[in-house]
Amino acid sequence: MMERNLSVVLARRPVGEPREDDFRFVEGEVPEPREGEVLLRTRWLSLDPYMRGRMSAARSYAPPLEIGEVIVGATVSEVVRSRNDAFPEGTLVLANAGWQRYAISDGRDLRALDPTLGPPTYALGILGMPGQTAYCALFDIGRPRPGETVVVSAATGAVGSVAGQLAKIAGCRVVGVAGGPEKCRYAVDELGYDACIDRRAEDLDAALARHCPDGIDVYFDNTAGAILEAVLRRLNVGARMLLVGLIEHYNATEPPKGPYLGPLLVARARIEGFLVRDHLAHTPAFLRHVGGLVKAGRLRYREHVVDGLENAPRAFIGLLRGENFGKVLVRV
Ligand code: NAP
Ligand code: FER
Repeated sequence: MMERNLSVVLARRPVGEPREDDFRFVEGEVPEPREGEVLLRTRWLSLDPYMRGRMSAARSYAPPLEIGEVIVGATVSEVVRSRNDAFPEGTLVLANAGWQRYAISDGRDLRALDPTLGPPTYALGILGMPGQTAYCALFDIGRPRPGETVVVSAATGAVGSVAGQLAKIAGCRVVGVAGGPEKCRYAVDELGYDACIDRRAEDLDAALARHCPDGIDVYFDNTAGAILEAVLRRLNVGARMLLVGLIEHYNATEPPKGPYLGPLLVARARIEGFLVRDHLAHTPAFLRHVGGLVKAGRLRYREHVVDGLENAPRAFIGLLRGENFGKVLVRV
């Protein structure tokens, strides 16, 4: 006789840190696969920070879970009954069975695991979504060059540990930020980080200054919050920041003090610094284009004229208060 199914559903939306009674265990029948489907027995369930986001009602890159719905999650599952020739019984697959013992799949979201790639659990970590996150973010966006300094937050975690090691192999100076001395020792001794800062014990600014004497070229951000803020102060010209995760905010009940960068991640938007001095080679093109529009009367332009140099300070103070209306000029 088969055991019964056991699922974990969202009982209510967590406020702040999730509590055990935000979850509910539900027993039920083991479902029957129909033609084309397979019955999966979960062997391993991946727990990932993004699940916290799915438990909230806030709009994000994926729709929220409903109350009573089984919590989503990637799994390594075994096909225990098959009505789909592509996945015979006994096949070990990467699946999305969620937080439950048994699940049905039509096969479209399954990938048979290649045992030559390593233990099956690797498909949920270093050779799965977290590992690919590290690889793609680092090389597609971060583009680290040998000799550059890369900082990784949550440095020993599923994503960060891969990102840090890949950056090291790419020839960078790699500095991690992690919570506690044990993680920091592991980062340096086992993962090969050049240094690792204990976010719970060290002053972030001072530690970053010490360990990143040449500034920071790539920031692989898994956390946002205080670490991001400290890193910002040491960015080099042309630095790249990867907004990969914002775990410091996931349990927050209040908006952060500074700007919240979550929408930037969801929109895959970029922020890029700008200095006009880098663009002076375009002066002739600018004058041709905008000068032509001015001459043709196609641009409106307004000046805010203040009379007398003695009024310059007052006008300047007003400029910073927004009391001007148009380009401020002092008629001297
Ligand atoms: P993980 O790093 O294995 O575990 C989470 C770690 O976050 C904790 O161990 C903790 O490490 C760190 N952390 C930092 N500040 C924290 C805080 N205020 N509260 C709690 N933990 C804090 O998890 P992961 O799966 O590799 O995910 C890392 C980040 O990547 C997450 O933000 C996740 O959402 C993000 N992610 C994004 C994508 C994407 O497509 N954008 C894909 C996968 C993962 P320390 O104590 O060592 O700091
Ligand atoms: C995360 C895991 C995955 C996360 C985002 C994703 C921001 C996004 C995955 C996708 O839809 O591609 O921890 O945190």
